[in-house]
Amino acid sequence: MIDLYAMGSPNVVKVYLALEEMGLPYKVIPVDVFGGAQFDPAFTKMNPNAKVPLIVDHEGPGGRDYTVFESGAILLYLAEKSGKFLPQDPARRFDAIQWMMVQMTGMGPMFGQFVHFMRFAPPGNDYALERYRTQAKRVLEVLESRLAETPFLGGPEYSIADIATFPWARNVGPLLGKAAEADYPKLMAWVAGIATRPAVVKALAAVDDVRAKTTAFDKAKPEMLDKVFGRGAFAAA
Ligand SMILES: N[C@@H](CCC(=O)N[C@@H](CS)C(=O)NCC(=O)O)C(=O)O
Repeated sequence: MIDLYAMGSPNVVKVYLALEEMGLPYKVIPVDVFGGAQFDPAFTKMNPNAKVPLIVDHEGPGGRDYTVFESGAILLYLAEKSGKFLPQDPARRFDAIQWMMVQMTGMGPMFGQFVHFMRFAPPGNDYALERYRTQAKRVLEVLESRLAETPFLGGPEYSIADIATFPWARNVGPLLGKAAEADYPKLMAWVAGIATRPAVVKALAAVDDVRAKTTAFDKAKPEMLDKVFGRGAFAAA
């Protein structure tokens, strides 16, 4: 059994998708991030970086409990454990890993900052907003070009590269405006195809459930938002 420490955000959605796709049994432990639960000492003992997702595999290496944080590391761990969604052939394997890394180091941070400046920052941050919108669109163009060459990001097979990317890519319309979807036809067709996978449907229903059990960002106390975002009284000197 795997414990999944979760909220409803895209980085956590990746892990729901992987667990469902791989058929690994799991138990969800909601972490109320906008209530500050990631700062509890019991949680930071498991992840000193104070973020979800995190898993505890009760049948880890050597049959012992093993904790993994960072969504990319979790996807690699689960792929190794299950033997699924990461090809064995070395070239295919690193094709999948490098496209997963594009999500981890490019798409995730750029979209994350774009959403921050769009939704949470006070007015007067036009430079940052434009920079991150441009970077988000740039990475979407890279994904669009890749999907013109190959059915899935890692190559011919669905892999952890797709699992990592889907949770953000499905939000292109809500984040950039419905009209923006027309700029990325291959990517949107890929999103639509993945959305019909039975494991994905099941995972997204489970994500709705954890959302109902955790504080939504717009219901968070102002001082908790300041703490999560490292601003106001929580800004570094
Ligand atoms: N690079 C990390 C990012 C994790 C992350 O940013 N998690 C957010 C939710 S999506 C979080 O727990 N934020 C709480 C905080 O920053 O205090 C990953 O991919 O797992």
